[in-house]
Amino acid sequence: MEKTIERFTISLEEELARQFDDLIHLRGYKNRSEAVRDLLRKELATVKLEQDGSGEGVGALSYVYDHHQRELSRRLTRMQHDEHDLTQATLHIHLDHDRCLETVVLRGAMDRIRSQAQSITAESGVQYGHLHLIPLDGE
Ligand code: NI
Repeated sequence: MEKTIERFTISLEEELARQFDDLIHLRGYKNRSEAVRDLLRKELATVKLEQDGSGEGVGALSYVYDHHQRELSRRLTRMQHDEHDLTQATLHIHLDHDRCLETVVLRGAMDRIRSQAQSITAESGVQYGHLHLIPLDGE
């Protein structure tokens, strides 16, 4: 089946266009169209996964927090124990005098992983929360 190609023009500030061309060079894209297609597909896949990816998956949740903040360490540990079947491992790094970095590896149903990640990152004092979610079922 022949695919219909839709053409559209986008307007970019000069600086952004220059950075885009640098990115094209860095990533080895053949041209701007190929780069836009690839970036768009990646973003669509990310949004799909965030919105409605179901089935089994693994997730790496990373965040930074201040361990002086009252009860926060204890709350985070309790949240991980509450979902102990989901929580596979936790890496804890003392970044400096005040801050800690934790990466929690989660495995199970992707909706539960997302929900746990949202609960943890929504805790007051938790910063830079980011979940990298990987589906295990074939797409
Ligand atoms: Ni620490």
